[in-house]
Amino acid sequence: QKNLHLLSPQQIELAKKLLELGQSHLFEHWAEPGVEDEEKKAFFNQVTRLNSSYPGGLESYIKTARELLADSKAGKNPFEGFTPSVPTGEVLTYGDEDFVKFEEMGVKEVQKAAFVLVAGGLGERLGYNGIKVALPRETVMGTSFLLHYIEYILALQEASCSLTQGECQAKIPFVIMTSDDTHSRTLELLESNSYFGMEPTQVKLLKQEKVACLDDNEARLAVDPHSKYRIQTKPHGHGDVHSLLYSSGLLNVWRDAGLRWVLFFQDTNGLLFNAIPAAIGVSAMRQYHVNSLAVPRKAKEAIGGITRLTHVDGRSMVINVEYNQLDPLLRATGHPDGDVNNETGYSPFPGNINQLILELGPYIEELTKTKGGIKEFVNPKYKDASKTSFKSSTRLECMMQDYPKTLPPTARVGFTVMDAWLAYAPVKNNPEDAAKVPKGNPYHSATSGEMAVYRANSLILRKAGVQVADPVEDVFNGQEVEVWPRVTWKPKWALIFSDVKRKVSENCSISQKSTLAIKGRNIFLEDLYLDGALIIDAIDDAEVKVEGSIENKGWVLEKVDYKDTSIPEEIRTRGFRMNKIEQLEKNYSQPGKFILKP
Ligand code: UGB
Repeated sequence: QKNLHLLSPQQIELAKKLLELGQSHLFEHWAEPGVEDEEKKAFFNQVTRLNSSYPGGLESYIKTARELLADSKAGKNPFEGFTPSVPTGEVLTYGDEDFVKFEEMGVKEVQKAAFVLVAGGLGERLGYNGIKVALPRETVMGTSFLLHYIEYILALQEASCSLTQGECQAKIPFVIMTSDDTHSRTLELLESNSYFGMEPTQVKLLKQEKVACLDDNEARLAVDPHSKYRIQTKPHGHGDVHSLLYSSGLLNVWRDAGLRWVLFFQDTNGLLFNAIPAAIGVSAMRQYHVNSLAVPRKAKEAIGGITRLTHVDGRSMVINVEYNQLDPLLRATGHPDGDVNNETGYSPFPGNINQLILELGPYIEELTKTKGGIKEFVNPKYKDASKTSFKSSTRLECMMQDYPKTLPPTARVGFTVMDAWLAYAPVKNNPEDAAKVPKGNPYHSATSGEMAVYRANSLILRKAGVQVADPVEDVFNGQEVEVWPRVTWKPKWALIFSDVKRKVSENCSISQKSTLAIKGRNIFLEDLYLDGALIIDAIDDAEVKVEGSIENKGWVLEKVDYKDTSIPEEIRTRGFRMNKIEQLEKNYSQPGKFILKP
């Protein structure tokens, strides 16, 4: 009461609302009027922000929290009445006729797409000090994840435009969801690199706000341990992307510009774009409202499983079941062994890699109803079995892949499975935890993420007829990995399989110790025998044919230990660095036709 003069009329309403909602404890230790008034104003600014950034405001947040906390206390099964079964979807094999058809269709469609990267996560499991999108995807070219994503989108934009008649003006919109943990560093990375070649207006950053923490089953908001004039907050999860897109107004802008698809992807999957053209092709061909990308999944691997859930009342949906829930759900529904590998060596439930393609029209229709609100969950850590108090404050969370949960049964929800070697190698685990991953399961570390890029590129070249040597096994930071020839290329060199086929001949071969970096667009490998390192660049107007035998000492992987802090974090977490002993490096900066023949 005594501090009301500090507040705007809206804030007075909010203060009343908080009292009605049982939050009077927030004001219990406030100083007398005239003391710490600035802090009190800051408190109300924070409350105003928390209220406006949540669909339905704090009232709705507290109400949902009470319901979910009561369910959690009662031990209510979130899958009550549902039986899981293995769904059917589109299963693609890289390079075969269908795959090529889907890829070509996807490249045509991509000019009607907008890309959305969720990059608000701090990456606690990875424990990296910087933002994850600034990490190198691989260390031959040293391209960061963010640069790689942007180069890919730009190359897709150009390839897609070149298929349309007349001049194509379209610039593919690119949204990045950030959070307080990542926003300024993401913006700085973009600005200091001139948006990596995108037009600044093409890129939009949407910052997610954290949500209020909860102290008890009554959903009393937690006071920040560092300040009695702040509410403690924590991240709400990647599901925020939907409400942010909705409230930004971008979806209608995109619809008016004739766009048809919105693609969502995560921060550190260096292989993801290998899968995107074909997956858009599948969405277009099958007219999917929702298409989730998936890979074969090892039982208990820390990625969600795509599952069909059928309710006793007949309802049925295809949805991601998070990795910690799938095993108990199976055990509770007549599968005593839970989540286990079958005769294929994989779990029958495809692994969700959280790459979603949504059709824009139905997406807008749905968000108009839900305002982007996504089914939330709460995961309190209780002090004891009475479940009356928490070890530490909790909060509501939501996941972007839960979007289909509110869709009507008529919605066309599908998924597309691709090989993991092609599409999925995220960097999520720190070296210590990665080394503890059970043998045969993927490490999801900086080491495995980089090695996966070389493996995928080597396998793609093999598929196109190049003789690529077998890998050798080696151990870095306690993780046993396959080391393939270090083959890399820029997206503009080859976006889809038919590009690779056009640019290499079957007379080429690459030895295991080799490193190959192709940076220019019109570089053709004719009858190359590579046993060493070749780094080649060329402007778009230079056409270069590479012929003959290139042999040199090459680049060697030198082991480093992740604990050795004299080495930059980005390098030591991989367990190796490139020792560049000898290479042939060529750069064609004049237009014309050239032959590179040593
Ligand atoms: N992220 C945000 O942008 N904001 C947030 O508040 C939180 C995260 P994690 P997670 O593909 O391997 C997901 O932490 O959530 C961004 C799927 O739920 O890397 O443990 C963050 O920056 C799971 O089903 O992953 O697991 C990052 O880009 C499975 O598919 C992204 O969200 C798994 O990913 C994911 O955050 C996987």
